[in-house]
Amino acid sequence: MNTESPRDPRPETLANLLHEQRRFAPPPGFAERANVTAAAYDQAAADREAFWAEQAGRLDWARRWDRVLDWSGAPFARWFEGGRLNVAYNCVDRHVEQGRGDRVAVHFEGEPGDTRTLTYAQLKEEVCRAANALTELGVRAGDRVAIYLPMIPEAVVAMLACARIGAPHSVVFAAFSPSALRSRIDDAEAKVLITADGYHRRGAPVDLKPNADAGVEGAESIRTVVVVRRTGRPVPWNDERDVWWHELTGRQPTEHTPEAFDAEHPLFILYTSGTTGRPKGILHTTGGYLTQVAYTHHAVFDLKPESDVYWCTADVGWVTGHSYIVYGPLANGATEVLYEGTPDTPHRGRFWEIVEKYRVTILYTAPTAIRMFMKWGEEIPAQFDLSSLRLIGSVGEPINPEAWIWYRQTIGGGNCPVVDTWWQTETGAIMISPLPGVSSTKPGSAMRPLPGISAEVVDDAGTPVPNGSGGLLVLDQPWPSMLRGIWGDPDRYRDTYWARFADQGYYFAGDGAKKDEDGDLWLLGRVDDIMLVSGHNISTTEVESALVSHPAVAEAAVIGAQDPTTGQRIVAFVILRADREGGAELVTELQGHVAREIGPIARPKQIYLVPELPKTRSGKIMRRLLQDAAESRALGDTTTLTDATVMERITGSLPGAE
Ligand code: 6R9
Repeated sequence: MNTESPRDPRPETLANLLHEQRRFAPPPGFAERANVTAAAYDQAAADREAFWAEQAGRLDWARRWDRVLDWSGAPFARWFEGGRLNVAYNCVDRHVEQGRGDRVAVHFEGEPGDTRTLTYAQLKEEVCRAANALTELGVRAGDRVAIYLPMIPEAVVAMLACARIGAPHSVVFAAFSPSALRSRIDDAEAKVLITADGYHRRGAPVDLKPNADAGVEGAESIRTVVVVRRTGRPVPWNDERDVWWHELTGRQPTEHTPEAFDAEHPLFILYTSGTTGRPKGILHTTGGYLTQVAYTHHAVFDLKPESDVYWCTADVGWVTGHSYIVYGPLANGATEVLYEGTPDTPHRGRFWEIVEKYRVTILYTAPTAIRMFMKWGEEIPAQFDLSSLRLIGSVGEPINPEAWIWYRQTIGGGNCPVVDTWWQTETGAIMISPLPGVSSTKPGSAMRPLPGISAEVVDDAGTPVPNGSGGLLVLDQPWPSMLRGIWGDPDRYRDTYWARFADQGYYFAGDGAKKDEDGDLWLLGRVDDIMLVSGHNISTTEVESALVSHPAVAEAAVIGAQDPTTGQRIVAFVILRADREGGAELVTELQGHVAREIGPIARPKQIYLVPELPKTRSGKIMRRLLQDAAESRALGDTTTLTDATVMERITGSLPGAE
């Protein structure tokens, strides 16, 4: 038993453990006005490249491409070869030139309640000043700039300014440690760091500059540190190296002529959060990336730029922030909300208060947040007017069917399409998702690849599995916003994504998935997280969803711990809903519940009731750490955790909770 690796799931045993029969058609009236209809699938299937060429036409190109796709150097793609464009021009200037300068681009809401509104005309001035400022600092096209900023408008401005001058940015989560910042600066050899004095979080100012200083100390590539004033608290200062953002940008002209860059010019590097292994610098380029983020934002969120107010609650340090706070929405001329803080400050209704205040129509958030809101109880959102919402989305992890239903009913009022969007830092943009005006959605399923995208579920040999079976998710055709490599490491790029199915030329996403009887896709989490119990492959996602379907459970994380008799045994860490009390009786009940929902083989051997779960900043559960705890090992790398102390609280609650 122990000789079998849990990393090689045998697809037949993954199939259809949970049975979900509910279906939700688009609400009446939605389909007729939807941006994209079912015809897009046929059009893209008839000629994929022509379809993407048409979508590229949503952008303003300084020079049209000669060729849509050059895949002759696979797995290194070149999209829109010969085309030239400027990303910042497309996200800002053209809206102003076309008479939409007075439209609000960003409604900023600070955690303490301070607000700022930036119209497209104002955003253009800020971006131009920042582009001139970076140029004054000696930043040239191709130079890398590290951005270590909280959720404030300057983060958006700084990213667009880099794009404008062709300097690839590397955004690092403000909550990451100095050592995480340092390794990213070194890997990209960034010339400038843009940071802030601090930010507001959970009702208090948090200093950032000392972390930035520790991160750049001795970093040879860094020449200048630009500091945005956010909290106004005193900061340590190095006269030779540091400069205030407001002083530097304040003296710059508000005009800047954008230069058109090659479609394959590097736009940014983003290090994957690394729930496993050493972070990888994922490289994205210009034309294909912007085409796909703009198209998917239009198609999946059904954005009507004149009337919608869009809010993506992600952090800009995550790819979701890059693609669906900055580049996609702004390329489409959206009006959006940018929120600095946490959902529970000053109270647990803060998100809903913001929805009510700005009359948000489109909300994009993560399952981790949804499960937290479930835990807090539905009386909280009930105190606010959420009737402005017309579409709600989810990203980051598989969404458990019960969380999906709760989101649809409690937040969406039962009449908003729910779009569960599957994609990765590596894919750059949404790949698998319902189309809100077309799909009859199923709670927990991301449904189908979008028009122009092709995905398959295959077995270990790379053969597509029949409907009703599970296996490994692959992408079998190149797509415009695909990563162009891992920064400085082409071999690792090939090995990580393309080696597993080299014969077929498939991109291996690292996720397990199943195709149901209709051919719709259900994502089952990372293949590394799939458990092997007495010879059966069981997905952590499905056991977690079974637990979350019990009324006492708000959130669950499941891992396979080494076991002398069964190879692995299922261990669950469970957070109860606010109004529920735990105890041995409940644990037994939950074990029985899972056995009934899935089968006796999936019955967790141990269930721990815990106060919290270890998560990355993008809300992904770090199961590796729970596995360390369950197997009584020293904890592995905790640097990407939101809160490094959470594991102490979990291990503290382990004995006796069993
Ligand atoms: C955008 C983002 C990518 C991994 C991915 C998968 C998981 C994301 C999901 C989902 C199921 C969804 N994931 N969205 N799993 N359903 N709708 O999250 O990028 O941080 O790189 O993570 O997240 O496991 O492979 P990234």
